[in-house]
Order: sequence, then C-alpha cells, then structure tokens
Amino acid sequence: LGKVETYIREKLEREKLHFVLLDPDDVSPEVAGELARMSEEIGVDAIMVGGSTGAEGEVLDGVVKGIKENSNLPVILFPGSHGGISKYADAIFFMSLLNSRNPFFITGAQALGAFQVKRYGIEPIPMAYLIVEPGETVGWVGDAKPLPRHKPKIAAAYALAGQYLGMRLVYLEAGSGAPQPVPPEMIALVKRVIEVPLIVGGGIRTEEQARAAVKAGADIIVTGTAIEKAGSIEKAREKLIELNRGIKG
Ligand code: 1GP
Repeated sequence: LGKVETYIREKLEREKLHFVLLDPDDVSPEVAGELARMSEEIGVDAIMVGGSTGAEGEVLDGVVKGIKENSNLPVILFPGSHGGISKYADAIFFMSLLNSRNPFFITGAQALGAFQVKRYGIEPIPMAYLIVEPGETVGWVGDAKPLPRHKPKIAAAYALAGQYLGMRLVYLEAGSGAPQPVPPEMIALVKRVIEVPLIVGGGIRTEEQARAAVKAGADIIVTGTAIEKAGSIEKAREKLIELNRGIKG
C-alpha cells in the first residue's frame, strides 16, 4: 500500500476519520489554504479536492497548491473525470462509479487518466463509488441510476461487488448538498457485508448527522458544503469543530 493509504489504515485502527472536501469551483486557493490550515488544527484527517464541474486545470492546481502551502494534511483528489488530476496532489481516489449507466464513468475516464497518474507519481487508491438517491449534481452528471434510499440491500450488493473487484474503499454518496444524508439503515447493512473501510458523504451538516453515520458504521465521513458555505471563516471553524466532535466523539 502507498503512503496515504497506509496513513488512512493506521489511523482507522484507532479512530473514525473526517475528510474535508473542497471544490475548486467554489473556493479560491487562499480560502482553501485557510480552511485546510484550520482543518488540520482542529483534527481533520485529510483534504479531498474535486467536483463535478469546473474542478480542472489551473483552477484545480491553484487550490491544491494553496492547501499544500498551508497544511501538512494529505491531499487526495476526488475527480469527476480524467480532468480532475493535479500533479501537486498526494493521492487520488481512483474511483469507478459502479452504478452509472455510462461506461465512461465506470472505466472510460479511468483509462484516459491512468497514464497521467503514473507520470506524476500520484498514489492511486482504488475505490467503489456508489451514488444514493437523490445524488444531486454528481448523480446527474455521472449518469447514475441512484440507489433507492429504502433499498439498503441493493447498495450492499454493489458495495460487495466493488470489494470483490479489488477496490479497497467503498464510498456511499448522497450527493453534495443533498437534503438528507445516506440513511443509517443503508450504512449499517453495507458495513455488515463488506470488510474494506466505508466512506459516507453528502448532506452531512450537523454533529448529530455525523454521529448517526458513524454509529451506523461509517469509517470515514466527508463534509464539504457545510464548511464551504458556512458564511465566514469563523463560522467555518465552528462548523468544523462541531462536525469533528460528532465524528471523533
Ligand atoms: C460530496 O460527499 C461529498 O461528494 C460531500 O457532500 O458537500 O453535502 O458535504 P456535502
């Protein structure tokens, strides 16, 4: 295993993890740097960078650099396609949107990006990416057939298939800004079925929601909108502290 994945595995033996997602389309390099610095101070475990629209090229590079200059947290790319690669990042979730209807999001973008990941020496971390209703922007862009919220067994079947295909992480995604996070019942069944770490994100805005997801079995919680849209740096700090408390207990 690579450096970032080893770091994740070792930390998971002791605690649940909190990853903060920054979308280069929503934050400037300066704000990203400030949020990353605060995140590290508060006890967040990694910064994810990505988005479905506009998170590419110079805009992406600038945000990754802004984060690297202001914190020592690992920066993990969370790409919407092969456009979401930056040579300044430490690792990349090499993810397949298993419940997409479009092969581009299952293997196509991955093939188009593979040589770039190799050339830049970015650590790839294979991940099964599953979109749960409502799916928001990523569900629409990724041409997903969103997993029904009241059918945890379908989610569990996809998650186990991901593990059997060799993916070392499973991500249950309700979509950024989702009105409700992934239901705890779904998290619980998926967790019972798989052995690889489970990431949960989308619509987690409060300490209670974060705690409920962890209690149901999530190993890693991703928060984005609640922090990016807090309104001010001071409010973002309070939100980070609140969410981190829900995750770390
Ligand atoms: C989106 O799961 C992440 O990919 C985070 O979602 O922005 O709703 O926190 P939020």
